[in-house]
Order: sequence, then C-alpha cells, then structure tokens
Amino acid sequence: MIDLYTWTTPNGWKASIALEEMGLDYTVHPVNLGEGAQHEADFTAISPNGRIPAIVDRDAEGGPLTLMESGAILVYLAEKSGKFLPPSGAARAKTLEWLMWQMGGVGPMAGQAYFFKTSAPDPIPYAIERYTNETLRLLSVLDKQLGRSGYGSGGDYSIADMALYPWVAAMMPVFEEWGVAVPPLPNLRTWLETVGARPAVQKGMALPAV
Ligand SMILES: N[C@@H](CCC(=O)N[C@@H](CS)C(=O)NCC(=O)O)C(=O)O
Repeated sequence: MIDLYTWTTPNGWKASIALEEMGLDYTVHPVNLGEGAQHEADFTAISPNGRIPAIVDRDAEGGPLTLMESGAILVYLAEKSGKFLPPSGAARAKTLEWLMWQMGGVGPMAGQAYFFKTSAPDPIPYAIERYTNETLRLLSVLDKQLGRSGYGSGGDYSIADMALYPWVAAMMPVFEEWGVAVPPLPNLRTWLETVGARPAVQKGMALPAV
C-alpha cells in the first residue's frame, strides 16, 4: 500500500494520475497548502522540502520508502508497476528527456507566471511578462514535439505525459482568462483532449476530494 500526500495542484495531480494509470493501491492524505500543512513536522519528515506531492511506500524493497519530487515519484511508480516507462534503450531515454524537460521548464516557468500574476505583494510587470512568455515558448516546443507521435516522449503515452498534462491543462484556461495571446498549438490541443479523456487522468485530477 502506498500513502500519497497531495493537494489540488498540478504537481500533486501528476502523482494521483500515475497511481490511477498504474492500478497501484494507495491512500490519499490531503495536505492543505492554504493552511500551511506542508510546513508541519510530520509532513516534512516525509517531504523534507515541504512541498507536495510525496509518497510513502510501505511495501518497498528493503523497508518503507519516503519519496518527494514528482519526477522521482513518477519514475519510481513506473518501475514498480512496469508501466509507462520503457525499461531500457532509446525509448526510455526519450521518456526521461521529456519528463526532465517538464520538471525543469514547464512546471517552474508556469508556476512563476502564476505566482507573479496572482500572489506577488506588488505587481512586477517584467516578471509576469518574462515567465508568461517563457511558458508560451515552452508550449510551442511541446506542440512541435507532440506532432511526432501525439505523445510527449515522441513515442507511446508515458510518465512524460502524466507530468505535462496537469500543468498544461491548468495553464491554458488561465492564460485565456488573463487575455494572453496563446498561439493555435493544434497538436497540443488535440493531446489535451486525448489525455484528458482517459478515465485514470480524470480520476487523478479529481484528487484529493476536498
Ligand atoms: N519540484 C517539486 C515542486 C513541488 C511543488 O512546488 N509543489 C507545490 C504545489 S504544486 C507546493 O507544495 N507548494 C507549497 C508551498 O509553496 O508552500 C515537485 O515537482 O514535486
């Protein structure tokens, strides 16, 4: 049994989507970020960085395993289940390439765009513009990549898509609401519909139920 510590945010949805897709048994523990639960000692004992998602796998080889960082969690769950990450070779390398690209690019840039637009105490137009434009640039790169096979790795549906989907699905309507000129991105829009129609994705995106 796996314990999932999460909240209603894109990084959290990566883990709940993966657990649903892989058919692993898990229990959800909501970590209310608005109330500061991520800073409490019982949670930072599991996630020393004080961020969700985190998991505890009580059945891990060698004893219970605590794991933070959504990318590491996706790789671990894929290896545990033997699904959505090829075991070796070029297809594995390409899956990890686009997973790392999400972790280092789309997530942080979109997260900063959202922060500077909605939460910074004083508006800093340069920061809003820089992070919004960088996110849009990354979405254009993704659109081109999705033209290869329809999925993020350029091959089959994988943990790269599970990492990318929650951020892209969250940010597209936000950009539209802000009046940002989002390019057509036809491959990306088709991929959003295809991935968003997967029952496991819909279940994962609805968690935690709060
Ligand atoms: N690199 C981390 C980032 C995790 C992260 O920033 N999580 C956010 C929610 S999406 C969080 O816990 N925020 C709480 C806070 O900023 O105090 C990962 O991918 O797991």
